[in-house]
Amino acid sequence: EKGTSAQSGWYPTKISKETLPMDSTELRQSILKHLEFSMGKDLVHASLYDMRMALTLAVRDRVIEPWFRATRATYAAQSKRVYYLSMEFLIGRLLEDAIMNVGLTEAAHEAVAGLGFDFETVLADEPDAALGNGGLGRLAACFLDSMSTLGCPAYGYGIRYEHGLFRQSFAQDGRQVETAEDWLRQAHGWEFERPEASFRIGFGGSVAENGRTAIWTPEDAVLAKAYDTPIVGWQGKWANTLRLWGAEALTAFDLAAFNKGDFTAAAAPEALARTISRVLYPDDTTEQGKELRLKQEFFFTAASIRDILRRFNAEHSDLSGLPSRVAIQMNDTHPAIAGPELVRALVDESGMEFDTAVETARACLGYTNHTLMPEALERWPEELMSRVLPRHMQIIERIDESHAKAHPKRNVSIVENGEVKMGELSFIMANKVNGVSALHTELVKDTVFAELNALHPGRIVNETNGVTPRRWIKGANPRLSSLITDTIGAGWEDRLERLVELEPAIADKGFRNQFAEIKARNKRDLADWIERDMGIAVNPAAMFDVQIKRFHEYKRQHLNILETIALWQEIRANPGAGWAPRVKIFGGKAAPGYVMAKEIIHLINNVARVINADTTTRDVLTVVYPPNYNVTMAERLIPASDLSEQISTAGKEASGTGNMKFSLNGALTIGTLDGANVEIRDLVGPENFFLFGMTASEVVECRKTPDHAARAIKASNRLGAAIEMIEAGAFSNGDTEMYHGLTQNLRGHDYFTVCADFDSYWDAQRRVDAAWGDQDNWTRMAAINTARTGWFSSDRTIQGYMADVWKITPMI
Ligand code: 6GP
Repeated sequence: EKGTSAQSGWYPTKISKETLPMDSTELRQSILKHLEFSMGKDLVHASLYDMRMALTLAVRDRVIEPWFRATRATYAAQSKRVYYLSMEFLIGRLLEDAIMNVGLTEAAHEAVAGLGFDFETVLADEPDAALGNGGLGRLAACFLDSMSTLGCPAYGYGIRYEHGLFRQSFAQDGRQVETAEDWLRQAHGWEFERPEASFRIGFGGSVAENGRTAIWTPEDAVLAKAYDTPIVGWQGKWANTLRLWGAEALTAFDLAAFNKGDFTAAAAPEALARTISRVLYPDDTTEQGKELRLKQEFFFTAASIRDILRRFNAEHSDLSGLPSRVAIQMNDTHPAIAGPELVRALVDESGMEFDTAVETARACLGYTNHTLMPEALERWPEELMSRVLPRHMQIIERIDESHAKAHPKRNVSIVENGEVKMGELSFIMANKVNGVSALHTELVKDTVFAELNALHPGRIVNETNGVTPRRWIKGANPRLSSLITDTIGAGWEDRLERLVELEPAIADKGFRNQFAEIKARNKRDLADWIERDMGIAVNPAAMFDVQIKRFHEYKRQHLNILETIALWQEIRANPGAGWAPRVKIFGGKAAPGYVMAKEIIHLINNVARVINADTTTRDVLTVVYPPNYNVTMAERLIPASDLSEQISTAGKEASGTGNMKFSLNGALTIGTLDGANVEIRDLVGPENFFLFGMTASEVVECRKTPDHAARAIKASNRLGAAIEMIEAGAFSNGDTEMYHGLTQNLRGHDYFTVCADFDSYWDAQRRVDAAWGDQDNWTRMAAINTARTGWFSSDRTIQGYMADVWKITPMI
């Protein structure tokens, strides 16, 4: 069978050439060629956009060769492929990363400068592609990089949103204001449109039973059209495809209506169809029960499944072999309809027996759970599911029935109280279910999926998250990267466990000085940017204390701002006490409908306004909150951070991945025993980590005392005073009602135990102050963080998935 299929015959079987190192002259020629023939400009008239596009296309040309080579090798070996289905890919900018991965950084710098443009400015012209909300989407992007680096044949499948995550400003007195993001206003230089790879995706309609199979006749349909972006791995050895689906109308235009002069009606079908891929839902760990959202999920999942089957059928004739060629990973429950859709295709379109189809589908599918927050576990009204996906609803019911029949003593069902529970569906249809950190996986076993875990022991496995060192160290922190290379030699970028080799050097004062000097320079760069962008002067010698992540009560940005208020008061009361100077930096967006999170954002901005105006504390305390946090801003902030705030209520943060980026870049963590913080602390050692707060089980215990918050406030003068200041209008120009919702919540229910953890957090912050007093020892601890956290490379994570979940061996 090997190499005889039509598909593999398309390509010459011999590898044509290796990626050649390219010099700047060659690259310059290529840029000029693209300026002229792709952009239609000569150098004299080229705009920044023209130059950026010409460079992008010149670099993209260099990615084609490894891309084709990887495709040919995969076809030739008939190897199993991973299909990573994700509603979100938070990829950010691609140009710098691609240049780095194909080893063209110096050549590109030289070529662009030689053509009269500033290289950094050209890179900064690229829009930040925010096709995701936060952790889940960024993880998918790191995984793409690692799968390509490791030579794991893979496709990322998602949606080509016209508008990514909203742009955030604080235009209304420090309140979050959302405006539409518009990354596709300019041509997207990386993608290839594939009109030939289009599928008709139906919704609604009726089902006619036809013996064992059924015929589904949808009422509406849209076209899913593929757009491919090559994702090249480290050193250009391999490249995979990110295939995003755009929605279009089947017929673009109602000409009859147009001719009658009804232009709106004429354009209506097109507008309606395009709605499906128009916007990214701006929720992070909360779900919206919206019909459009369900349609988005089905749209990209169904198109992907069809594409997967088309590729399989082109090479093989027997669908029972599907699991040996196809591993489909469901990134949370958003693509959970993949199970029923695959079963539908196998039964209704290929005549497979139902139980065999379920077994076959299960053998292909894996499911990753990213949160235990109950509001994030998707449930769809049965009525909605039956209306939008009538055939799938029947299949879900049959899956539910046969699962119940197989386990008669147990009481778990997919459909319950008129709702379809997508977590249960995903679990039952997957051969492996994984959590994203050691603690999270244990909690998944003990809480949400306790019953299913008992029925299917061994199905739940742990794959602790990771981050790509190419983007998050090499690209974001070139100074630290040079020091690492100078100290342990080249080649750590795809062997990040080698960072342990730094450890002996940390004993050397010269090394520590260099490490400290790099952090200082990164901080000066950040201080310059803050001054330019926000007009706030910050002391670059102060401790940069950073909390960047989505705004959510469980992440407890309000714990941080309460401590900031208390600290400000304490400094005012004891100005001469030798305070460690701090810059508190916040970054992040809240879901537009999440009132409490937006109140916290508003409070932080107002606290910043008041504290920054206090000339008596200005030297030791500043609060900055740059708007519109995104991947690009993270790349700027993390290398310049001293202290990483990872202060979620224990048991709520599934893993965290920002926490790993900070440690790797030499920031110390103040944090709870939550998510991957636990593993970070184990690796760096408890003496190099500022631990505070209750454990997950203590939090559960604490909630049994109904007035736990009131008691904590009573016991803590500092906390009481900070809450009272807010209530007295100190940050709202005397308005005592402004933050009523927030303070009432803290005094009352306080589900996320901000009050109960406050004193412990305060004490930990004072330990941080004390540690900061010994700068050389701080540097030593910071360097230890870098040296001991190489395990958090997403390469290690992907190796885990390949071995435990996908059963795939690397191709390089
Ligand atoms: C996030 C989790 O909150 C975070 O802890 C984790 O590191 C990340 O996923 C990657 O695993 N969850 C989401 O972003 C989300 O939307 C539904 O979950």
